[in-house]
Amino acid sequence: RGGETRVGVERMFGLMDRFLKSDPSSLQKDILDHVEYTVARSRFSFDDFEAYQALAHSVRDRLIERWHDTQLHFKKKDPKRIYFLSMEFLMGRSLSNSAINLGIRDQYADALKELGFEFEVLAEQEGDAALGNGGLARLSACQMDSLATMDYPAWGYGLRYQYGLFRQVILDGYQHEQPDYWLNFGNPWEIERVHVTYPVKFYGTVEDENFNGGKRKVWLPGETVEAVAYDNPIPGHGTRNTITLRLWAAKPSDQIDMESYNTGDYINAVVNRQRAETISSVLFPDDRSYQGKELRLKQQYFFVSASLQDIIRRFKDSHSNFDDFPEKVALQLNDTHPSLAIAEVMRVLVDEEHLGWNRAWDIVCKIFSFTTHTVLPEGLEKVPVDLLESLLPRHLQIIYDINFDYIEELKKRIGLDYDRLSRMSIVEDGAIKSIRMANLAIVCSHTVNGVSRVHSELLKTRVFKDFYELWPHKFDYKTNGVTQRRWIVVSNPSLSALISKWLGTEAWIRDVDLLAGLQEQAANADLHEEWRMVRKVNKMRLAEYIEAMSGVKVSVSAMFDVQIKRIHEYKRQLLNILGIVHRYDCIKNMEKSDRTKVVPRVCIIGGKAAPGYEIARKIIKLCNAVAEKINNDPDVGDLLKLVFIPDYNVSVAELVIPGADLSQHISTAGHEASGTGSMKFLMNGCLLLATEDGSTVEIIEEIGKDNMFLFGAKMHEVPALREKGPTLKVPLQFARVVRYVM
Ligand code: GP0
Repeated sequence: RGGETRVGVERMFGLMDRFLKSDPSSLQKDILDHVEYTVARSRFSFDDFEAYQALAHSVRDRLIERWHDTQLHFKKKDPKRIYFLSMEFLMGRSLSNSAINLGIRDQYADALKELGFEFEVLAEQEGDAALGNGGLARLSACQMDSLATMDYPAWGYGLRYQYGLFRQVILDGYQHEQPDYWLNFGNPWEIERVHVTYPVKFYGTVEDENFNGGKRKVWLPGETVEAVAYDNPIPGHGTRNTITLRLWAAKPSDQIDMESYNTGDYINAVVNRQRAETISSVLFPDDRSYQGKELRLKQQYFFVSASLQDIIRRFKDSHSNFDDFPEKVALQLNDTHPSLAIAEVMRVLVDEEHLGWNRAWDIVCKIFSFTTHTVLPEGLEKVPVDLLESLLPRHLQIIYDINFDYIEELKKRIGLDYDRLSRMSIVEDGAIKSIRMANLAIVCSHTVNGVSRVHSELLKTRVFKDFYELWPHKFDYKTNGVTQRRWIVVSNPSLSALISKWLGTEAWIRDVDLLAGLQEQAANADLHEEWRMVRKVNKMRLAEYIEAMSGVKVSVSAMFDVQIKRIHEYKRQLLNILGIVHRYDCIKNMEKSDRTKVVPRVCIIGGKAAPGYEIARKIIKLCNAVAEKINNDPDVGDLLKLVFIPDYNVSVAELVIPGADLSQHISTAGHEASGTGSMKFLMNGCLLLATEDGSTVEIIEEIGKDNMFLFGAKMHEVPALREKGPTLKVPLQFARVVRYVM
């Protein structure tokens, strides 16, 4: 702020040593300086955690350099910017990822060694940033890494929850939830921007006001909360491009409310103000089920409003009117969660910038794109009108007005087909009148994308059929991907080194297609041997972890058969467990001589259940009960083990995936929009056991049916099977489960 206009500017430039150096002694000095001046410990006495903090700050300094250059570059060039709005980001740990993307991980490792520390050990000190639930949130994180690496001028916007996804503790086989107060130990990866704050308003009334001989609407809000920016720099790999993930925290507003202070009840006035902070306090742990909670809606509007004020402020810095807005701004809605942004842009352009409804609508129709992540009806958000009316009265009016114009237009296109009109309406009438957020997003976006080819087909033929028939050009799909930076280079460094050695280049770290080059060596026995060694070491690491977490000793020569993901009925962990019971039953009933033919297997299941999802919680209990039975049967021994890995998160995935031999993706066909876990296993050389669902279809095209185990009914066969109901076999199996478990 104002640095360039100060008198001392010459002197400042004179003092600037342009970039931090990365030779071993500069790094060492840097780390020790941070020990002494940032962590405030003596350089002769600090522990691993303090060393991690100092190391993190040293990496962060280098991130900030690139980040400043990137922001300056974008300011000069003024390119079209991508704004990715998402309620959830599952970033996991940042240290290794940042050091690797900056290209200085090995230098740090060497520098630390001389000081008597190991990079990997310090990296383990970091806790996960778990500001999300599952696949959708990890996809957001992978996308940020790719946007940075591919040199996009992109921003991520979200919420800085004080409590991330709950920690899962297993007691007596049952899941218990513990709060994840992740900021307890500080967060070196964020930069608090005390000056980047915006007021966000709620409640109140809408009045008519005279304006230019006509009337206009004015919203008189009842509550104001301040949004404070926390910036998380995201470095690309092999580029200086370092983009921003800006997360908002709620703080009480600066505006002094004389009323409450005058009453003399000072303490209560302060306590009331502090309530504002609850808006960004906790992540909702229900993966794809929304119950019309006011706090959730408040969170959505809070982050949308702050983000848009920030985006519009940035645009106005270099533009005097809104003519070029659609050429400079693209807003990507990550699912319907941020779709209030549509009404908010209309409100700002019409009520505050006085652009006129039609001009504002024209802009809105050009800037929004919508990604939908599900086919499940419970995944489609509906907001009760009563709730919206009290919290955001002006936005409700705007949504009604958008709906009115749209339905009039629709009548001209499709006639008075009232069934279809009511299905397609943004407003749902009924016992609880509500706003269909997906309909709002589709009507107002210029593109709507699914996350795999079959998902997109389902959107066109079932979920959003009416809309597809009306606007086929809007619909598209972008099959999900994952970043090899996180899922090979960070999580499986030995495999990463092996790949680079055999390909003779590291270029695959930026361009994943180059991995196909390994095909030329597919028959090379030396490569096989080296790969097996890498896997073996990863399995040993995983076996140690399993023993530490669950007390079960597993043999690394057994096959590791893994299913890790959120617990959901449609993902069919239950089917997996029944399969394990059946396998146990078979082994028990086998002749001793036949047992030598059985491939020893360690079954690994992990995942969290939404706290209110009873069946999912029972599946966890069942898994632990079956494990208890099998693991304590000396007659079966190493032939079969079952372990439930508690508190599944990004870091646990980084440990489990490199050690897996087989991984299961067995959702009932037609239910998983995409699935991204399978890709992470695949790039670590793991075999897949999968149903033909979601992105598995594209995976089959890439690797061929012969290189995986395809399983189960096809999508078009499912409805008839459902109709037929359970076959005789199922109750029999259940009887056996009950016998073994109880
Ligand atoms: C989809 F609707 N997904 C939702 C949701 O609320 N949460 C969530 O994680 C997932 C899908 O289930 C997915 O198929 C998909 O790959 C992922 O979003 C990213 O698109 C696998 O988990």
